[in-house]
Amino acid sequence: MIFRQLFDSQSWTYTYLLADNQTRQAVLIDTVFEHHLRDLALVRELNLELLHTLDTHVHADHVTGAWLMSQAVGSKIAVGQASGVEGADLYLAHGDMLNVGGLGLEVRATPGHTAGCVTYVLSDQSMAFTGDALLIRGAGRTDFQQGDAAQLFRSVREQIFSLPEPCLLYPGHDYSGRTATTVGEERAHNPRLGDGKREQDFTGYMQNLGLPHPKRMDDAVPANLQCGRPKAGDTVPQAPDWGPVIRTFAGVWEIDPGWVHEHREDVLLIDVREEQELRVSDLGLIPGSRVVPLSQFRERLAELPKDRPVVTACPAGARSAQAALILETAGFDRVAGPLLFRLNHW
Ligand SMILES: N[C@@H](CCC(=O)N[C@@H](CS)C(=O)NCC(=O)O)C(=O)O
Ligand SMILES: [Fe+2]
Repeated sequence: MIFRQLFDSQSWTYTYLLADNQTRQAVLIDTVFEHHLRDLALVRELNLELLHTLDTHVHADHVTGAWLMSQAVGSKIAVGQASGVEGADLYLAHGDMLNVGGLGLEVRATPGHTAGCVTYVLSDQSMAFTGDALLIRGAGRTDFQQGDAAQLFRSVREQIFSLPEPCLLYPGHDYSGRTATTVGEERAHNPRLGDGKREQDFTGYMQNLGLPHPKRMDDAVPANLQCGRPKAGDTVPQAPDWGPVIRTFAGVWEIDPGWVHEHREDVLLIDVREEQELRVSDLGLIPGSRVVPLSQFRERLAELPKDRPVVTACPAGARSAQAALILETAGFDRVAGPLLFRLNHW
C-alpha cells in the first residue's frame, strides 16, 4: 500500500493519500483547498489514478479541495450521508465499503463532533482515519454543527475503540505536532475518553472547553456544504495559463521543453550555466538563450525584462529550478524551470 500523511500549517489539518500499489488506484482523505496543486502533483508523480476524495465531515476551519480535484482529474466526491453536503457524487452510509484497487475502506458513522462525521477503516483494521471524532489524546469539539458530546462518547467507544488495540489511528488535526496513535494507546491514555472515563466525565470536559470559534468558520462551512466549489471572486489555486506549466511536488513550476522550443520568440530563455562550464561543454549554447550564470543571478535580476515569461535552463534541471525560485521571489510572475536542456529540442 502507498500511504502519505500531508499537512496544512494554517489549519493544522492532515490530508491522507492511500493507494493500492498494484492498480495505482488512490483516494485522498480531507484535502485542503489551498494545497490543491501540491496534492495533484503527488498524485501525478506517483502515477496514481485518483478515484475519490473522501471528507470525514463538513470542516469548520478550512475548505475542502474535493471539488478542485474532481475538476482536475475526475475524482468522485464522497461524503457521509448525514453531512448535509450538496453536489457530492457519493453519499456514504454506515457499513458501506469503498474499494480502491485491492484496498477496502469501511465507512463507520461517528457523529458527535458534527452530525455527519464518518471514520474510514482499512478493511484489515490496521488503520483508521477518524477525522475529528477522535484526536490524539483528545476529541473534536462538540459546541457547533449539531455537535453532541454524549453522542461523540458513544461513537468513539463503539466504533473506534472496538477496533483491535494495534490499529493505527490518524486524526483530522493535531495542534502540537503529533501524527498518529493507536486504539490501545488512546484507551490507556486519552484523558477525556480513555478506559474508565464515564460519559458524564466526557460531557463535563467538553462543555467547559471554552474555545473560540474557528477563524474561518463563516466562509468554510458554506463552502464545504458545496464540496469546496469556489464562488465568483475566490482565489483559486491553479497553474498559470501562459503555457503548459505544472507545479511539482517539490514546489517548482515545470514546463514542457517542446513547447518552449515552439514559442522561443515569446519567452526569455535563460541558460544558468557558469561561464567556464560553457567553454568546456560539448552541449554548446542554447540558440536564442541569454546566459546568466546562477552564481550571478541575484545581482543581475535588474537586467531581465518582465514583459515576457521567463524559462530557466541547465543540463540537469536542478540549478535552473533554483534560478526560477529566485525569479519568483523577486516578483517575476511568469516563470518556469527547470527546463531540461536537451539539444534534440533545438
Ligand atoms: N484556532 C483554530 C480552532 C480550530 C478548531 O476549533 N478545531 C476543531 C476541529 S474542526 C476542534 O475540534 N478543535 C479541538 C481543539 O482545539 O482542542 C482555528 O481558528 O481554526
Ligand atoms: Fe472539524
